[in-house]
Amino acid sequence: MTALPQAELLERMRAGEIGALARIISIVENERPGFEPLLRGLYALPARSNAIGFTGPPGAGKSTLINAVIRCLRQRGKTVGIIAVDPSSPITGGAILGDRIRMGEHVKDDGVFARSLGSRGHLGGVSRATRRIVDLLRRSCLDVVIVETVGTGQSEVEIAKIADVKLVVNAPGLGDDIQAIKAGILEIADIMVVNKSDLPAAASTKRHLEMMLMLRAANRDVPVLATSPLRNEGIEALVDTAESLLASRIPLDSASNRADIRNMIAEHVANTARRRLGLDGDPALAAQIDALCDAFAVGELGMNEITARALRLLA
Ligand SMILES: Nc1nc2c(ncn2[C@@H]2O[C@H](COP(=O)(O)OP(=O)(O)OP(=O)(O)O)[C@@H](O)[C@H]2O)c(=O)[nH]1
Ligand SMILES: [Mg+2]
Repeated sequence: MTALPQAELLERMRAGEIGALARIISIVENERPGFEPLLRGLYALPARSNAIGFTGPPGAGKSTLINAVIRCLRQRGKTVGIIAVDPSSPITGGAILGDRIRMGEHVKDDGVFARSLGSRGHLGGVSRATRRIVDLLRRSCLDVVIVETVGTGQSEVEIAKIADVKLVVNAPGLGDDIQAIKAGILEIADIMVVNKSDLPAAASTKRHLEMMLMLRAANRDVPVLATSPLRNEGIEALVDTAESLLASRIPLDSASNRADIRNMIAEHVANTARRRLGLDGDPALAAQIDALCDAFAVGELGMNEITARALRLLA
């Protein structure tokens, strides 16, 4: 394969060439030579699509639901990118295999681009890798970007900050477990989903969640929707709700791009530090700088604070 100039690669990706998109992802994901200028070129492009995040406890039916949502979006003529962040090892993890199998029906569809990300073995950690690839897909030729994360802990809540609209997927029975609330997952929901609504406990779980949402301090209207991908019920309504939320609340050129600018700065600072300070020879220091940049990217620390802390680290 001949190496294409980066500008041409980006142009081909924008024009809808899935092969170019796959090559850019692989260069960025594996930090191959030339990934930095490629990332810079990428962040210079305006985002074209929003990201919808699906999070929730293991086994809630996220992958099955996403599959049904993709089918619905395809029927509406939309192209879709999907990133599944898998909590298990990329090598031994059975869940990746499971996701691949369930994505099976879309494998031959040129309008669907699917990728699994293992949480281990990623330079800069899974949040950075996921952010990069989501930002990348949002600038490609795809109309909608979907991210699946298993929501069980704080890091997943962090990952959910990447998405413009967050769906928290619950299954009957699981909703009664306050584990989800402890992890702060309820707080990030824009739409609450009771999946597997074909099961008998679905109605009581829905009432339970509505009650919990009413009791929350933050006075936001969070719709609770029932879906059953198994029976193909509630999917159209879910897609309609997500699309109208995106259209009403999140103009592509403002809110979502502000997060992208933070990502771009964090990428730039981490990459420059790595190069200038020779951080590849000092993995422990590199990890600390990376962590600071990640905290900036998700809005936990401001620019002044990360600068002060970085200077202390390097003193
Ligand atoms: N009854 C019923 N079962 C469902 C439905 N959707 C999914 N399931 C089942 O729920 C199980 C888990 O589904 P997944 O889609 O893998 O769930 P997940 O949330 O992606 O799981 P992880 O990625 O491992 O966290 C599977 O056995 C599905 O067949 C549904 O609408 N009704
Ligand atoms: Mg899954």
